[in-house]
Amino acid sequence: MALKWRRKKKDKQSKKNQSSQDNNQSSHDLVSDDLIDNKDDSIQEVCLNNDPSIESETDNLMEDQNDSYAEAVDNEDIKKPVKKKRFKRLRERLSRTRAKLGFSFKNKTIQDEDLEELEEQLITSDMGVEMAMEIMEELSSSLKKKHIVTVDQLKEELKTFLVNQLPAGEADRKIQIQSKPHVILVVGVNGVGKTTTIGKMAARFKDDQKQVIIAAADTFRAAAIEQLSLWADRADADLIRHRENSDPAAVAFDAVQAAIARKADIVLVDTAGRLHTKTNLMEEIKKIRRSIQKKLPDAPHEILLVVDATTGQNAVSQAKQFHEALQLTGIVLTKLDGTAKGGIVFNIYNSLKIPIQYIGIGEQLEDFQIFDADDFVSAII
Ligand SMILES: Nc1nc2c(ncn2[C@@H]2O[C@H](COP(=O)(O)OP(=O)(O)O)[C@@H](O)[C@H]2O)c(=O)[nH]1
Ligand SMILES: [Mg+2]
Repeated sequence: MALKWRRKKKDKQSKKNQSSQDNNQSSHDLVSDDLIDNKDDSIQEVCLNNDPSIESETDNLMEDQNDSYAEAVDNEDIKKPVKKKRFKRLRERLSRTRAKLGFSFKNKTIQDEDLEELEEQLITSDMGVEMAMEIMEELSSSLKKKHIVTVDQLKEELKTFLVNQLPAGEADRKIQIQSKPHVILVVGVNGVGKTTTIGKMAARFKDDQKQVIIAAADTFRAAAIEQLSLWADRADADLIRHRENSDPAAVAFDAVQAAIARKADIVLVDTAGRLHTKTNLMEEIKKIRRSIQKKLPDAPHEILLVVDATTGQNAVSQAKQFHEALQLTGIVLTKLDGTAKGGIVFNIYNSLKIPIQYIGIGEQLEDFQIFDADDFVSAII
């Protein structure tokens, strides 16, 4: 069956490649021209930090490697219900994405039409045609090799394939703060969820007994500062703010200075996504970075790009532009509770190999998780 499907697939492939090119063409550049980076960047590069200093509720429950066996067993016991609850919520919140992907099959034993349908679903999932084709190619030979005949087995196999496309075990990673204060610069285009993400992150850090300072470095609208101020209140974090239209770099500088003086653990720097002036956004962010470095040379320790998962393949071109200009350390994918097709997660990771650190799955404080490949894939299948 699989063989027949593969023969048919060849004819389809050229058609699909064509449509993908069209797609890429039309989705080119959501980010306006003035976002395009200036490659002449003399600023010290921010190192890729695969081990950022943030702890989740689960991480807190994780045993230290040196802990005794007994403690480890205890922690495992506590960890399970937390994990279960977290996954339940994720699955609930991703129900629309799951429905959209619709990995449902007509038959109980695999037929050609099931494989064709699956291929179609993968291609239209924002994963990118190339990746979808590769997965189908490998999956079909694996099905043959393993003599897989039922659709249930196929789903399991697909799950493994999808998880393998992403970095492993993220939610269980143990993260340590290497320096204090740990500065996280949050960037992204307008409306993607930067401010909301900062609010959620601040609340999470506070839960972990960390002292958090938020810098309102999106100074272009008074409303943006007010919105952040509400989130800071909700999260019980300190806010450093200046007047509307003041210099964002000065706000960031003051926040880092305050964090050093107050011995705070974490500084979260909110930034604007679009400027109302002629200034280039990337240049503005670089200026913020330079001003942070005046106070703390090895900061910012992380530069997180927030991306709205519902923007489809545009998200990838946004991420590429920001990465080129700023050397991102991580991605936050928001609005996965909306009409996102899910495949964008694979596409972004595949295109940039930057870890997806967090996901936003709603507008509430608790709608925020450390990204876990296994949980994510299980939640969308
Ligand atoms: N459904 C949903 N909405 C979100 C999520 N994150 C942010 N939003 C909403 O997206 C809108 C823009 O968010 P905001 O944080 O102001 O974006 P910013 O311009 O990047 O700072 C707001 O209405 C948020 O409530 C998410 O994960 N899920
Ligand atoms: Mg904002």
